[in-house]
Amino acid sequence: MIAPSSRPVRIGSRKSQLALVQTEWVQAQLQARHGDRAFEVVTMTTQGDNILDVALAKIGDKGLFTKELELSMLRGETDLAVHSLKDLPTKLPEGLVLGAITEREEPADALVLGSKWTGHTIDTLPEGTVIGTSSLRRLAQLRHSYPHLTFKDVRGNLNTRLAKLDAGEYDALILAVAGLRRLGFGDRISQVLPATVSLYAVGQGALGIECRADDTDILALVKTLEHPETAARCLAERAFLRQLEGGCQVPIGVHTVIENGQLTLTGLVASLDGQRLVKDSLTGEPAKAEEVGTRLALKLCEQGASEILEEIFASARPER
Ligand code: DPM
Repeated sequence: MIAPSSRPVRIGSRKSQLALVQTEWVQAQLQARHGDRAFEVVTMTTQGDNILDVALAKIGDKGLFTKELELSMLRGETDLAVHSLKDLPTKLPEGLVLGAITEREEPADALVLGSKWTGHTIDTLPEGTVIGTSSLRRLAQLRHSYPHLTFKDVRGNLNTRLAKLDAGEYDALILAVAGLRRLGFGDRISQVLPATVSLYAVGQGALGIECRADDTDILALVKTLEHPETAARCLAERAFLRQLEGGCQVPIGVHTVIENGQLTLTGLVASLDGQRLVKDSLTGEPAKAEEVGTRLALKLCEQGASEILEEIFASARPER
């Protein structure tokens, strides 16, 4: 048998600027911890990268940004893949596992205002202000609290979106704080939206490292990057989403804290128009994070979340 250290570990990544920044961070962390190994990045294009002109909600979500990376691991061409955890479906293909969850950046959403709105917050923007977002989760929650604002789809990478904002196509954008900061656009954040305004997406701000279930060598390597507190929070969030059978494009938001050794998960399901909104919390042991997530999902279903989701699944089926 060839010693594992004799060949470089191949890390699969999307080609987008954000994906590369994240993957190179993981590569550097692995290199720092395992100086005797070599790590190389293999980039590839996913379906989601090719379809930039269609609203995400219309494309569907079954691994849009992850499938090609997974197939490459299953073929043995790469050994691990780095994802924004929020883009990774809650059910992984047979043979692959989530090997590690890294320390979370701020998970909240951010308001990024066009220059003429400097000094405003989401609360002071006047009627008709045009907000760019293509996240149904952000749309439903903001429509609920700010029905006087106007919402418009926006796609493209972060640079493209900011350029559209600066060109006056939108008055403001809602984006993840994490992505903005990682790309050095932290100074564009006008307001970090509190949980009362927007619950974040499941896994937002954390990186998920996926690898083959039977690759004990790689599993041991990547496990050293796991951040236990982030992992417990994200496992609770993912179990919540999995139980609701929601993909990444449903109006489902979460918020987690670990305080005094207890994990509290808050979850929300909203209708697309923001009219109906079901929200509740549950506390439990971080060691039983998934149980907390599953139980909260069942609790929300009793309060009407299933009806809301059934309506959405029936109306918003992918058009292709
Ligand atoms: C998913 C959503 C979005 C991304 C939907 C959601 C935002 C889509 C949009 C599942 N993936 O959040 O409700 O605004 O059009 C994505 C971003 C990041 C990872 C960009 C962003 C960076 C933040 C992170 C796209 N995926 O949300 O601003 O690491 O969590």
